[in-house]
Amino acid sequence: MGGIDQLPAITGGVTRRVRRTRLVLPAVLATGLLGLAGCSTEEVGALKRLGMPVAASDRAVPIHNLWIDTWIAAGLVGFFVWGLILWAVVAYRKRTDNDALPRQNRYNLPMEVLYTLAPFIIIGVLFYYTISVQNTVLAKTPQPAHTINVNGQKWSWTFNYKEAGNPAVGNDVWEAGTIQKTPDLYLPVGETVHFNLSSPDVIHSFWVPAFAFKMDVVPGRANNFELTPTKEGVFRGKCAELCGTYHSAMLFNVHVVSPNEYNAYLKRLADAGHIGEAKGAANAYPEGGQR
Ligand SMILES: [Cu+2]
Repeated sequence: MGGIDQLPAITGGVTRRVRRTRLVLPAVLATGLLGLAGCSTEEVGALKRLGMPVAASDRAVPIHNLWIDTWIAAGLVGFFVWGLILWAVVAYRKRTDNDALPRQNRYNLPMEVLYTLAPFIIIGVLFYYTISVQNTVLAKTPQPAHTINVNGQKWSWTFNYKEAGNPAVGNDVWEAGTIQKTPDLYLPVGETVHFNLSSPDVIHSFWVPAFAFKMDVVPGRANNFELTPTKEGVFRGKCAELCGTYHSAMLFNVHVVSPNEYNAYLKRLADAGHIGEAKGAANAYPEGGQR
């Protein structure tokens, strides 16, 4: 009799739960949609790129694709694992009042082989694609249109444009920044630039987020890379290696401009007497010393 007496109460509970789900689900969906509607097209674009900046160089594209594909792979693995967890929770839930433990298995060889091998396969696939993208990004062209020697010094950057052979400029020219003056790096859109990185003091790291690329600037080591800027605009550059007291001051602005504007800017540097090659701190500070 007791069971029948409880029946209306149980049914009432189930109906309430169903009603609650019917109310909560649309509310959650509506909030989600409203949230999305409140996003600007810029924010929606950033969501689609999963937080990556818009690619501003040819070498940023393969990195961008690797980033998205890695998230897709991680998502697939995640859904597979969550699915297994949900399936185990539902299929093996407690169904009776019997408190006895279900059959306990100590070993399950196929399962152990699976969870040992699967991570190795995942790491192997990610490793393969990472190396192939790395090779694409670090590839060099036989004759880059421009060469820029970059010095990362405590606490700014010096850019040496090797343009003596460029009839529009006729000289090697440089620009050096200081803690007080953020330097500008000019790059011509659509033309390949070869960067040589060097440091007179400690390890820095040359990073332009819009190029989806950073490379360490190591004293005594000739690190170099190439890229072709593909998008005109002003982008932020910074040091990505915690190099010391004024690390946070190591900012620079990257101006991707037309080749004509690029030449005109270098001509202005030459007219201002910035001719030759500047090696870091010696030209970065009027007194010639490091800080
Ligand atoms: Cu630095």
